[in-house]
Amino acid sequence: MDSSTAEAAFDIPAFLRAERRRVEAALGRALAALLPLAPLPTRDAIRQGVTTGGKRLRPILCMAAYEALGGSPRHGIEDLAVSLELIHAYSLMHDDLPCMDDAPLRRGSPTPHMVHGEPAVVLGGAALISLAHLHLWRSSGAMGLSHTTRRELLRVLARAAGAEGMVGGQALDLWGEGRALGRAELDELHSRKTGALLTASLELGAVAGLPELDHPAREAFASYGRAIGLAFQIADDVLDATADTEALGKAPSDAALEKSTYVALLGVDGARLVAGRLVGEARAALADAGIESPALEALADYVVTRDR
Ligand code: GRG
Repeated sequence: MDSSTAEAAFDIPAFLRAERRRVEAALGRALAALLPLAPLPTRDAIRQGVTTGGKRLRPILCMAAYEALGGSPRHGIEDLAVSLELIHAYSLMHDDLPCMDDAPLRRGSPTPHMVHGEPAVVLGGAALISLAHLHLWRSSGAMGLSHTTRRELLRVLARAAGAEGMVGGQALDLWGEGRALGRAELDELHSRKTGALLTASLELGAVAGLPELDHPAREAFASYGRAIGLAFQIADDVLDATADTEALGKAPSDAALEKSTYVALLGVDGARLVAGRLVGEARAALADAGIESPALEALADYVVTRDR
């Protein structure tokens, strides 16, 4: 089968449905182990933040990277991969708070602070950060990975989630509101706010699946992650500018918050063009390293063609 036939044969909706089921099951196991460690008044807020919908893209990317390297699904990669979703869940819980984006609705439901109050979300979200790392440590141990590999996994997640990555990007976003950012500033902001955790998703799968930490294939997965990370954000900006609340599951907010966006900078067509180019770069990074993964190829396309 040539690569275009293989691509046509890849059923991304069916793949996503099956992978989401794997992720939901692993999240159920994670919550059963971790919720008893969280303060009682924060548990319902955490449960809502983690279990209410979502595309589950980050763990799916992590599992796909691991499996592209020949790792078997039986090895427990989904348990490791949901550490990323726990960080993602906390980031959305905090992002929606009144002192951040002040959003009452996400994924078609009232946001956790609207239901459980701000203190439960601030503390529950903070608890999730360390619980996610604890879960990564435990699940990588259960996979039988070496101490060196497990330390590296922790380092990758901590750096992506923290000041150098997502939190730093959020700070640039917040203090950039009301100011017209240029392309370089926007790329810097989003490669940290959105891109860092997406890139870490690929890196965690690669580090877990590769025989040594400095294996050259690792950089190919990271390049793929950086490219789809930006493409994902550009697609998000296009959706915010073109879709309505019902389709998005949340109110479009970029204009109201006076945020700089790729659409403001490039127009809808220009933004779509750049996103398409980035998808090409992501696929090329894998192909150049000889990595064959119909799933990752299809996921790169999905990142820019999704409708929510
Ligand atoms: C510490 C108070 C405090 C705040 C920090 C870190 C942080 C808040 C926010 C992170 C910024 C953030 C929300 C980044 C992610 C941006 C993004 C594109 C989210 C949407 O991701 P999807 O579409 O969401 O994958 P689903 O709903 O599918 O899970």
